[in-house]
Amino acid sequence: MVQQAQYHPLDFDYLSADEQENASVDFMNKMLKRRTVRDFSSDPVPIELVENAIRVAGSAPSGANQQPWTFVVISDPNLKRKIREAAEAEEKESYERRMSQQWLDALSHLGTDWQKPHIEEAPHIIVVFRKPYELEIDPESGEGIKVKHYYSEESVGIAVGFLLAALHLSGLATLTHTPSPMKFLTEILGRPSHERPFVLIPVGYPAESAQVPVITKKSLDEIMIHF
Ligand code: IYR
Repeated sequence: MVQQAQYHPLDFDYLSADEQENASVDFMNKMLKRRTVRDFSSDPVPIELVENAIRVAGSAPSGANQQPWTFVVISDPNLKRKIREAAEAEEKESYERRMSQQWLDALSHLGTDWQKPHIEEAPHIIVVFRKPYELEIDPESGEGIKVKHYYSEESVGIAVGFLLAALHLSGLATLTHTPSPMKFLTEILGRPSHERPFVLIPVGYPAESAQVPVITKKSLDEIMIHF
């Protein structure tokens, strides 16, 4: 059935020029401090912080507002261990056999390897699933029908950006981890097969001894073209 568009007035905060300048610089400075962290403390993180960040992620724009995502949060130590073991088995195979020399060379400055202790150490893991389609039951035939989700890759990418920003601004550290292949996450977490694992994100406080690789970001001149 085709739904008619319905409208209500936009709720928008118009800021003064000063407020805009301050908000812009403040957000920029906070976000420029975000780093991907691989050494987590096991200090507990209130689940409310994770829930709020997922509310933010769930508010992201998405193709046809279809919200093609599921966020699975794992705080249970046994389940985290199971995921770590499965991720390490895949990653060992990848680092030792599947990844090209070119890929290994591109990564070498980050110092990563197949070992993923952070999956167990971080108090929470968020696994984001992408749903390329919804499975709905046809009311007439009773059969399952696939309802396509448009731009699901882009939509989930944007939502994960919101999620990482929200967690960072709540004083938490994250790691965007993509063990490959990730199918084991669908199985271990009991998700339906049409939900595709997109990224695994350990969330917590950095260990006091946490070190991060020395990296640089491209300057504005290198990434922005203004006509
Ligand atoms: N998935 C592996 C390898 C890896 C790949 C990229 I691209 C990175 O930016 C970092 C790591 C791992 O997580 O170690």
